[in-house]
Amino acid sequence: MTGLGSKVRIALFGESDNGKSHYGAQLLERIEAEKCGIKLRVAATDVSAFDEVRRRLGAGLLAEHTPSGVYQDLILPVIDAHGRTMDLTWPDYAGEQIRQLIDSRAMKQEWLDRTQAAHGWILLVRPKLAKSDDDIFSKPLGDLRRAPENQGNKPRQSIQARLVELLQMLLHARGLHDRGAVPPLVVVLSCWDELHLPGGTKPGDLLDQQLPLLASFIRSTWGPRACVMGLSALGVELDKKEVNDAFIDRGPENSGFVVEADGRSDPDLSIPIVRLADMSRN
Ligand SMILES: Nc1nc2c(ncn2[C@@H]2O[C@H](COP(=O)(O)OP(=O)(O)O)[C@@H](O)[C@H]2O)c(=O)[nH]1
Ligand SMILES: [Mg+2]
Repeated sequence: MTGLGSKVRIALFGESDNGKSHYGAQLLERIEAEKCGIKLRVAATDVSAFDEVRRRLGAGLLAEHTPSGVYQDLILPVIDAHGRTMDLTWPDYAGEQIRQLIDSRAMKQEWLDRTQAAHGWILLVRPKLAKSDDDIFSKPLGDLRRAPENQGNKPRQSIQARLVELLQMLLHARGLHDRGAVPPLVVVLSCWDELHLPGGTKPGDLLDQQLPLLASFIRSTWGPRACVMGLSALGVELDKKEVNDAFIDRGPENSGFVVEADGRSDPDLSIPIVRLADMSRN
């Protein structure tokens, strides 16, 4: 719990290719255009980590992936409409680092420390990547029997299983440091537009349907201290080569939306952050 006047530290995390960088870049566009519920509270904040993504989006193109070997951890000092101050940790790690963390339990200590010390966590999950996920839980047993032996083709660990493992590791490490109750959690289902769902679909229902293992782990561990939202940082699918003129005309700062727990969409991309700050007060 944080007292009034103190900073709320919020850590965002998620596997590679789940939309972290595009979300960060679009949030900054909103902040600069004063079209969202938060502002930067330090004028000289260095946000150059997002320059390249923003430049690409401004040209109507999808950004390239974070180059391999690059690790940038951006801290955004923000303030909301109620005068609450928050520090948002936006990690950017190339390639497979989260996966490596889960497989080898080795990850930059700094990142682990920041995440564990945060008052609230945002987990970004892209449902489309998990959809084709098949693993030991979903494979018919007949398939397993048919597989030739000793070929090392074990069913790979599912995205859901990896995320549960990651959350468990973070919780465990936190427990060891005796930090008390679980930090509130906002699960953000990213790239919502690419799912082509009927309007009004509730993000919590989608999580239950498409990621049932993750959903039940979160429900049993967090209960009412977790909520699920949808996010389309861009509003549309962009391409790396083919310029989207309509996107340029509309402006990146006017593109994208959040889907609230009740299924309503809202263009304010800061909603998951403000909601988490609300939850970390209780
Ligand atoms: N359709 C759609 N795709 C998106 C959106 N945001 C990100 N993406 C896709 O997700 C990919 C990974 O995004 P990125 O921000 O680089 O993920 P990161 O590795 O987690 O930082 C991009 O290359 C896009 O294909 C969105 O709002 N809508
Ligand atoms: Mg990235």
